[in-house]
Amino acid sequence: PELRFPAQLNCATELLDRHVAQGNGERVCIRAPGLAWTYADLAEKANRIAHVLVRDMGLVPGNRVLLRAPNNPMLVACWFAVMKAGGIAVATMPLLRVKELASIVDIAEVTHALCDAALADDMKRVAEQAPGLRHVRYFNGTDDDGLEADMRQAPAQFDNVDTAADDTCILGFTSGTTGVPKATMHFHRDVMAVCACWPAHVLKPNAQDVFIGSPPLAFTFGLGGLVLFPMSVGACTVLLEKAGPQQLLEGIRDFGATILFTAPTSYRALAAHGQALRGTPLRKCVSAGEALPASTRQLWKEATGIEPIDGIGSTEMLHIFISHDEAHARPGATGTPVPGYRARVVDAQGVEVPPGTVGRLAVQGPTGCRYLADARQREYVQAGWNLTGDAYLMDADGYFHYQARTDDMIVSAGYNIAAPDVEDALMQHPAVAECAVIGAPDEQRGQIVKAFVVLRPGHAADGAMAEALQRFVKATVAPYKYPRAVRFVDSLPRTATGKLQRFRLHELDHVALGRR
Ligand code: 3UK
Repeated sequence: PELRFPAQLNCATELLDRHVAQGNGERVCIRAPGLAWTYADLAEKANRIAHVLVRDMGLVPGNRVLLRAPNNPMLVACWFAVMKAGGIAVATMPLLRVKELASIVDIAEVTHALCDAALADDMKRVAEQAPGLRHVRYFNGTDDDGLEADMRQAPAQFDNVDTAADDTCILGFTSGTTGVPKATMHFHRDVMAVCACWPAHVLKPNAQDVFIGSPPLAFTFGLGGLVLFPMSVGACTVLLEKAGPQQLLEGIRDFGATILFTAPTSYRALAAHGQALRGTPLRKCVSAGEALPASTRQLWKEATGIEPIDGIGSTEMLHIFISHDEAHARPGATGTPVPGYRARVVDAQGVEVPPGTVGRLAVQGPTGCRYLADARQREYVQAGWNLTGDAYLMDADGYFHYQARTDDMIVSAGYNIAAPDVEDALMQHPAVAECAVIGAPDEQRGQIVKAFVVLRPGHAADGAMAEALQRFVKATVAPYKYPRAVRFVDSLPRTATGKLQRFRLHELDHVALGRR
C-alpha cells in the first residue's frame, strides 16, 4: 500500500483529538489500577500540560523534552503534550540511572523534562549537572508545586502546533545491548505510518479491544503496542507500572484485556497460568524484542489455546516490519514482510542470497533509521536498505527465519551454529527455566558452544544434570550443536527492555576462566 500524508501533520491531532472531534470523547482511553480516563480526559490533560510547557517552561517547537515515568496515564498525557507543542519526546526507561540519563541529556540536547515524582532523585542529580536542562516539572507527587498545580492554572484547550509531517517528534534511544547509546529520529508521519502498517494488516484490533502489556513506553515496542495502536482505533489501553507475570495475569483478569504485548521470557513465565488465562477474554498475544522460540510458541498455544503473533521490530524502524497473523504462524519463523515493508537476506556485499541461505537481514519501508549525528548511520543504512544486525534466512515460501544477531553466530570447528537454535532445544528440557548460549573461545575449535542455564526449582545443578542436558540437545538438534560447556546460574543478565545481554555472559566467561 502507498502511504500518503499531508505536508502538515501532527500525530496528536490524529491519534487523540480526532476521537473527541468525532464525538467519541467519552470512550475510555486509559485504565490503570483505580483510574479510568476517557479520550476527552486525556485530551484535556495533554492540552493543559502543553500550555505549561509553552507558557511556563518556555518551550518552542523543536525543543527536546525528557519524559520519565513508569507506564502510567500521566506519562501518556505528557507525551501527547509534547506532540501538541511541537516538541520532541525523549522518553527514558525507568531503570536507567544518573550516568545513562546524563548521556541521553547530552546526546539529545535536552532542555526540558517532565518526570514522575517517584523517580525524582536521579532526575534532580542529572538536572544539577546539565546546564542546558533548564526546566523540570514533577508529576504524580504530593507537593502542591508539582505539574498538576500548574495544570490547574492552564486553559483546557490548546491549538496544536502546525507541525510538518516530517518534523522530528521522537528521539528514541536504542536499548543497546552494547556500545554508546544512539538516538533515532522519527517524524510525525512515521508515527502515523506504523499505525497504518502492522496493526492495520496483522494485528487488526477494533475499538472494543483492551490492550495490556509489559514493555516500557520509552521502548518503541511499548509506545506502539500500548499507546499508538490502541488509540489509532479508539480502543482502551491498560497501563501497569510493574508488569511482571503476576501483575499481567491480574491485569488481564481485572480489566478484561483482550490483546497482550510482552516478550518471550514473559510468555514462558505466564504459561504456568494458562488455566486462569483461559477464563479471560484474552484473544491476541504479541511477542517481540527477542526471537520467539518454537518451543515457547508451542508452550503458549497448549497453555492458553492462543496462537502467539511474533514480530521483529527495532527502535531504528520504529516498530514491527516482519510478522504474521494467527492464520500464518510457522514455528521458528518470524513471518513475512509487513505490508508496506520489503525485506531480503543479503551477503556481506549487500547482494541478495538464494532462499535457504543465511545472511544479513535488510529491510526498507515507510520508516527507517535516522541516527542523530552518529557515525553508525553508515553501517545501519546501506544503499537504501536498513541492516538490522540480524542473521536471517528466507525459506522457499518467503518466510523469514531468525538465526541470531550477526555477531552472535557461533563458529565451532567450521560449523556455523545459531545460538537461539541451541537455546530452543535446551528450553524443551523440563528442568530448564531459562537459558542462553554463547560461543566461548577455544584453542582447538575456535569457539565452543557454551550454555548458561537457569534451572526450575527442585532440580540439582550438578554434573549429572549438565550431562543430561548435553544428551538432550544432541537428541533434539544436530549433535554438533550440543553445548560442550554448561554453567548453571541463578538468573540471566537482561537490558531494561528485557533483552538478553550476551556480552555480559562473555564477560562472565572470561572472569570464570581467569582471563582478564
Ligand atoms: C531483536 C527480534 C527476533 C532483533 C522492537 C518491536 O526490539 C525492538 O527494538 P530494539 O531496538 O531491538 C531490535 C533488535 O531486537 N528482535 C526484536 N524483535 C525480534 N529478534 N525476533 C523478534 N521478534 O535483533 C532486532 O534487530 O530494542 C521490537 C517493536 C519495536 C521495537 N523497538
